[in-house]
Amino acid sequence: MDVTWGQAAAVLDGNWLGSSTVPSRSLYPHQWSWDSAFIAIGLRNLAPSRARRELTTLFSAQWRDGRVPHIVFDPGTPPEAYFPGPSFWRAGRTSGLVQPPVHARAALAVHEAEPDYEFLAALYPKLVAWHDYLRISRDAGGRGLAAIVHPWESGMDNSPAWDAPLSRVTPSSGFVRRDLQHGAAADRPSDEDYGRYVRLAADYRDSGYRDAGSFVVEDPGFNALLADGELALAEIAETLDLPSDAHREAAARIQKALQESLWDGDFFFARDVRSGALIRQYTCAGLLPLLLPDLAVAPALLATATGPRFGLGRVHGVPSHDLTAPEFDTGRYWRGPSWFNVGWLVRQGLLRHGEHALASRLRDDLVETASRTDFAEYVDPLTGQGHGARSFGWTAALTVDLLAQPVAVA
Ligand code: 2M8
Repeated sequence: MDVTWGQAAAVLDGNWLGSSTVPSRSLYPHQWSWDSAFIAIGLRNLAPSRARRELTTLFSAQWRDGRVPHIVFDPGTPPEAYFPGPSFWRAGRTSGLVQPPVHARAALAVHEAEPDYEFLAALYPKLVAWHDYLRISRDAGGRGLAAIVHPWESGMDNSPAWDAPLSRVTPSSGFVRRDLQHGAAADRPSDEDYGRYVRLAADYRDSGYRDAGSFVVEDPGFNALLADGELALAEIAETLDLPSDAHREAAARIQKALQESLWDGDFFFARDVRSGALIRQYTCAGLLPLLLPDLAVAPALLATATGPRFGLGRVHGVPSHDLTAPEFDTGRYWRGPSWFNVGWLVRQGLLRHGEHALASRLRDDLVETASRTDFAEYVDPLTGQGHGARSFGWTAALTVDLLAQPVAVA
């Protein structure tokens, strides 16, 4: 057995709580929504029944309105282990925010590894309700795109793209950051940003999780994943002998809206729904539409990806932010470091656009970097040095998945 494979499997065993997996025993000791989807994608290669359990546990906490909460709190973990915990959210055992919709793609991948029609049939209506919530209740801009109402919903918390809309939010104070007990302050969001995250979440909570506040944004990454998720739902429906046209149409509508409203020149940018303005920051979220197979602007987007801003193929992984921008920071969370889930997604996109040589270079680099850094949460794209938590769930899971994939022929 490959040493890296065994080490990654050991990380996933160590992070397993019995019915779900924590991203990190220290920094994130509960179940996170998109982490669980990536973890299931890895687990399908090791223990398909655990992969199925990971997803069914998450969806057992789905809200009646269809939303899948971004955190499901583990009752066995002390409440003070993570802030904001269950008493902050006042939503039972979950938070009230969401995260990017990678679950349909994960469910399909799990089924492909070991077919289980009962699992798929039980999850399908829940996945449909989840996507319907995003497509309908979250279309705040009326452009056919799902809006996020908090930076945490993007999964890319302190992305420079959020600086402008966040500047309208008055930071909260008087709370204790638990994350700094486990992570270096220079690798984490600033205190000011954290204060704004807490204010936005408290305001949203106080509205009964209905009224978005001053942060309402159409994110190209989130919407690309929703469109890809609809394509996965179409395949799931076909596997279950159910009609699939509505999913393909939904994917096409989101893709059209992405191109019409968020593409400008050579990149996909987020739009601030409150001001109406495009946020001209080149972040890794703008690369995720590469997942869509018939994307007309793919050649131009690939040129940006391989150009000086992201240096794809010449740096470690996929930088979370523009290497040439003044905000670029090699170690601070989503402001520059490379993350393994983004690397895994971009590799999928490269394969879908026939870029086999680049995809295989990226795969080799991701596997080498993950193993060398003890499955770091994120890495410096220039040196490959690890940052953040180690033994990180999705880093280990996606490493297993990359090792399990047949190596692409150029
Ligand atoms: C980070 O986000 C959480 C809040 O949800 C945090 O900073 O405490 C992000 O990297 C997010 O993408 C990830 O899902 C989460 C758990 O790994 O951590």
